[in-house]
Amino acid sequence: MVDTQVFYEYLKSKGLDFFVGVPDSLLKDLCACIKENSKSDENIITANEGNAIAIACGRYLSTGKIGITYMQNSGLGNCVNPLLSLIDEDVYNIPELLIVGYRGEPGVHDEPQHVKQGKLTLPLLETMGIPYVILGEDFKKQVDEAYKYMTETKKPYALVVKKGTFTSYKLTKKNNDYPMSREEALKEIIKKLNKNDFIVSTTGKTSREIFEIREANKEGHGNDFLTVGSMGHTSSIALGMSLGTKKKVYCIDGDGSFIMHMGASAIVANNQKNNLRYILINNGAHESVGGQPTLALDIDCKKILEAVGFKKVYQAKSKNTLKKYLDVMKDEPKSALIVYVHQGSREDLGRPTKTPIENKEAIMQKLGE
Ligand SMILES: Cc1ncc(C[n+]2csc(CCOP(=O)(O)OP(=O)(O)O)c2C)c(N)n1
Repeated sequence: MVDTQVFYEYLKSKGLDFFVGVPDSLLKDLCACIKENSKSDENIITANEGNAIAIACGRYLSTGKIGITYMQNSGLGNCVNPLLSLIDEDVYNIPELLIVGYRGEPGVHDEPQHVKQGKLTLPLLETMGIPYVILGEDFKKQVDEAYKYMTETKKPYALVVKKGTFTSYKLTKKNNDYPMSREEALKEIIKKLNKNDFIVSTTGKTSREIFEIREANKEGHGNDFLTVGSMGHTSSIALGMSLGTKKKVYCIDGDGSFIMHMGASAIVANNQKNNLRYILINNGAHESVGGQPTLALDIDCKKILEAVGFKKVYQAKSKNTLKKYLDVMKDEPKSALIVYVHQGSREDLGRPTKTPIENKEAIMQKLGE
């Protein structure tokens, strides 16, 4: 294993002290250590991983210092553009140290959304011409080699991090006081929907909780599209679905997901018909991957949703207001609802036992009825 604190200190001793990225479950301990020990302007949690590459690039321009970008391998998809058209040697030729969580590593059991990404992580880095090493106990030597390569060539380098690499590091979470949990809110939402309403829910624990609530209710899963990957695209999937049916589609998004591709909300708001409802579950955190904060409780999400074109935006902070606004929004086209919840989830929360393809087939059949 790699001692998280020692690794962090070693990076800093080499002048690698600027961190920027999106948290990942495999990097949970490292992200916690960075958060606890770095000044606020030395660790920026970004909307998406492409932004991280760009911020580290900009800072390099003004300081000449190499930035560290951290991400889950799913985030490589968000980075391909700035990796190839910004910092690549054929464009601006700028060094960055990527720290990439290796979900779906071949031979290690993982969820379906990580399998392809896992198979392609190393080939993708190779195709992009980014050398890498799997981070291990020899990490000081590995960091030295990466550093030498980056300073000599001005090119990026990646440290790929397998499951269980880092020693445990506890994040002091700043939870909020909202009385409801996400799971309680989801239960209320599901209670209010009728048999012909559909859900498109975001990646992470939201979809896992919805799956378990449906199991407990013995309602089947044919009304729910549980977006297992594709973080940030839930509202776009919901928009597309709602355009092809007269049935009501409820998008259930998370704040990290909303912020990841916030531009989509304007497209959704302005292209929706009368059958889409947008619900944002806001806990101010990337709760599913360790509780690193998002900006969603520091910015005015209501004003944002109104400004991009939702006709009416409600906010619920308690079970009673949630029930009330669910009743109101049901008959109010183009409305949105922000539900404020505290962070936290059950220790024994399971994962969907249906495959994404079974999920797709069930929902297509139901939508077609
Ligand atoms: C492109 C991409 N980057 C990072 C991840 C890892 N990831 C999975 S869930 C999640 C947090 C989602 O946060 P939010 O939408 O606020 O929902 P919460 O977990 O708080 O319910 C992250 C960062 C991912 N799946 N895809």
